[in-house]
Amino acid sequence: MTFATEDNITDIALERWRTAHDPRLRELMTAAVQHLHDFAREVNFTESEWLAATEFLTATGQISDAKRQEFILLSDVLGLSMLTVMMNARTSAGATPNSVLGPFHIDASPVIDRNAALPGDLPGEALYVCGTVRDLDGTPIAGALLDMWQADEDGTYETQIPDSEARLRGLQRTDAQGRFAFWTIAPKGYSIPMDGPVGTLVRQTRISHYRPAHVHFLLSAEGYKPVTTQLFRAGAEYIDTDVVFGARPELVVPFVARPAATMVDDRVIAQPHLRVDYDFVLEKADALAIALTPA
Ligand code: MBD
Ligand code: FE
Repeated sequence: MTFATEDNITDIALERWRTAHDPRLRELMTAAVQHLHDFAREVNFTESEWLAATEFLTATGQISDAKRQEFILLSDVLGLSMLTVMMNARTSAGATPNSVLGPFHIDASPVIDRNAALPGDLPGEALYVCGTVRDLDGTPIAGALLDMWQADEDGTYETQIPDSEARLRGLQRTDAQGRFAFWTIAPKGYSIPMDGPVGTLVRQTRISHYRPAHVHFLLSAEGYKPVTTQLFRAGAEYIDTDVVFGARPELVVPFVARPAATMVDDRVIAQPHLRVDYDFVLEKADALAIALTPA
């Protein structure tokens, strides 16, 4: 039996955590202990800083619930979410890259027919979003599912409104030619929620707390790797300072201004509007992943 000293406490802690039953848990916990101890030594962690850190994490948990996800936000602004996405959800050249999910996704959105609008009937610039979902070789994918969501003109997402009806979110499947199309309003640049512990922390820096205007998408199709991504308005403010590091060049698209009385499909659209044309490209799931997917 050895009593812990300042010199050997890291080794003893590592020895204990190496007893984790699961090999991956062992790897994660021993690395976490090693890095946390190294961190504490490097910065000469004080007791009041230790207390402040525990209070910060406590507050981060306390403000979180089913709809508010302050820990995701913390991970996002630290760059940890996007790093994890980039390491794990790599895509081949030509395939649509992944971005962060963010804290505001809601399951089971209403189905939006082709050329219908995301629900909410909210003020804003009319935006028509259309395109296709394709394979890497260009083949259109019929029946691919798009799950999209976005903030309103004030930067508010549905989850931030108590007891809201479905608002600015929807599901659509691509048609036989792999096409999708829906109406919405142009999203605006957006401040992350600054009224919680993450905001309090960010305010003590010169970090810009804004995200560039974006619409979120989850894409899935049988036999293909699912994609979690976002489209960003070309030229939008904050595009190169995204506070959560989510913007990527392949996801930046022009919102093209179109005058009144231009055609969309077979219809003349009376009012001026913006239009995004974007082709999402999925890559096939590897054979093993398909075999393991429950029917
Ligand atoms: C958002 O709107 C968002 O998309 C992410 C990833 C983080 C905070 C707010
Ligand atoms: Fe968002």
